Amino acid sequence: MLNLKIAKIFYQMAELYTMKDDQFRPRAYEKAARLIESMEDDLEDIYKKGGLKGLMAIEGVGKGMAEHIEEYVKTGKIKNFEKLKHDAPIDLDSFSSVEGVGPKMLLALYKNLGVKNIRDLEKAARAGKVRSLPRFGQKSEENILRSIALSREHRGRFLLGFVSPIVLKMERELASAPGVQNVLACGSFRRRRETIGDIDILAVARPHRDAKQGGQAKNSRAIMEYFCSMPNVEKIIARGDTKSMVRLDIGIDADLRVVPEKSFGAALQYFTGSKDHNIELRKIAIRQGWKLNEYGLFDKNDKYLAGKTEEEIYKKLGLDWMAPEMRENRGEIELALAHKLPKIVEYAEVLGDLQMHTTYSDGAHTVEEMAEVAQKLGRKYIAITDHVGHLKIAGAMDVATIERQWREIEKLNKKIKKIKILKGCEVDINPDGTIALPDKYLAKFDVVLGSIHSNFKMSRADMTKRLIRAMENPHVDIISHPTGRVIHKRSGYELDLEEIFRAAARTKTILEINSYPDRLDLNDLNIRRAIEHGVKLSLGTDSHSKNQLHNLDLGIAQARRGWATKKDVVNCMNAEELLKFLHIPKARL
Ligand code: DGT
Ligand code: CA
Ligand code: CA
Ligand code: ZN
Repeated sequence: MLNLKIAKIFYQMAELYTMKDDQFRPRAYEKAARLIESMEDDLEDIYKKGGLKGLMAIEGVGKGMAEHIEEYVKTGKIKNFEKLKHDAPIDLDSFSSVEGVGPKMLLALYKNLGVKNIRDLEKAARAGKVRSLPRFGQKSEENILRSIALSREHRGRFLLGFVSPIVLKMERELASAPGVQNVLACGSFRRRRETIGDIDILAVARPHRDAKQGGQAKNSRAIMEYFCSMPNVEKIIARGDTKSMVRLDIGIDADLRVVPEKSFGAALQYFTGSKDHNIELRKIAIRQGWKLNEYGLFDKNDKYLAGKTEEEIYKKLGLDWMAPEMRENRGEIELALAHKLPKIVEYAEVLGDLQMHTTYSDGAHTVEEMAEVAQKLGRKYIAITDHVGHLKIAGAMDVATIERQWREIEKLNKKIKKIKILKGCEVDINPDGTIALPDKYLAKFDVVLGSIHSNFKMSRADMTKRLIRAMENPHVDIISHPTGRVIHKRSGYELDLEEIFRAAARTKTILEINSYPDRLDLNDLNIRRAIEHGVKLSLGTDSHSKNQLHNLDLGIAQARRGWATKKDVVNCMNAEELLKFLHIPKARL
């Protein structure tokens, strides 16, 4: 899969062009990178099938970029990129997770202090050299040190949304490989954590008719052979008959274990984790005088009690089986013992997507294109929520454009029967908490999302007041990406979340679980707190391209990790129920 590699290069080219004061390329390259990183189809396949033309048909990819991709496929390099790097030999990769250090700052740091990587920067900041540079100060020096510390926590972790298509493809390919009976990716991937450290895959080898010939062992070796020679394997770290570990081309490690059939459930349970969940489970086994490990559950005489399926292990230990998303030792074990687990929302129960953008603002595709793909993905309804408010932000629509969009949506709703399109918008919340569009317009939308897109750096008290005031507006149905965090890039705004949850419950304002791979905000723990306050949640992919609409599953996973049930998530209502719900004035709900 080339997509993530090319996206990374394009992101870096955007930064390098910014350093050169280029007017247009930075935005163009960044936009292309954003679209490419979330595409499911492999760029290499597209090129092999359709050549340069095929590449240029991709939204946001022009001739020059298509040629870069072609060059990369053919030579593994892009000359323009190499040249840019030669002019500014800065290890941009190492800075990608450091918040608030932009390309212009990096160039200044390089020119004045010779800073090339994160270590140089930390040293310079510690020595107090950064504060004396023009346009830097003691405050930015402190911020830099704080960002570096924060980025350490993320190092080596990958976004679930970007890893997911790759793992699913590997699973599919392994499932059809010779000798494989069963295969499943476990670990944090199966628990759908927002970021993944490494990929843990389990397989069962098909038994051989004549077991004495060692057929199963042979099959196991064949699986290993297949795994280690998959095209996206960059390097084999360890290779054995039942366990191997490789590094994939995107930089993440993946290991594969082949286990006997009667241990598959036990191994699945063990390698799904989490570690803390397993430790508690093992204690329960020990209290019975039993032993639990990746081979099975055994009594004190080492007699095998269970292990073929996960369900039988949990059952034997006196627990109800629970979804992997819940296994973090956050109270789920106690509830499973008491047979009181919540019935968390199912993927299929979510019927619609409540945030996306089109060519009317900063999206890449038309309303009709979005609707068609969403319908193919099985959505029963979508809300088109282009930006409105401050026209400078993300190409926001003016009033005439809004009305034009409504007419188009009405026409499309007559034309496309299988999916209902809601008239929505994402409106800016001003620094004082007022809404950047008059009420008389807000009132005419089916659904209004209020978001913070500017003035991120307010004090905790002011930011909390700002959001609460926005929620008090009767037309604001949903606060989208409520904390504003961007995984690996930006911690959220300063907020008193308890106050926010209380106000959301009081004003009947819905809080969004944004399903974009690096947002997933609210996160799992905050979702649980919100639900405890009686707050309703919504799911929106925040798609800026039709290729991002599939991300809804990431938001659902996050909802499940936060123990949300069907009644907590407004997207589980059908279109009719939802519209009715949204049109009741909030005060009367
Ligand atoms: P990651 O890879 O950092 O995103 O997180 P996980 O949860 O995938 O962790 P990983 O890959 O280190 O290990 C996979 C699973 O193996 C983990 O979820 C639970 C199990 N495991 C690992 N180490 C231990 C351990 O020391 N004790 C127990 N009981 N289980 C462990
Ligand atoms: Ca793992
Ligand atoms: Ca692992
Ligand atoms: Zn947007």
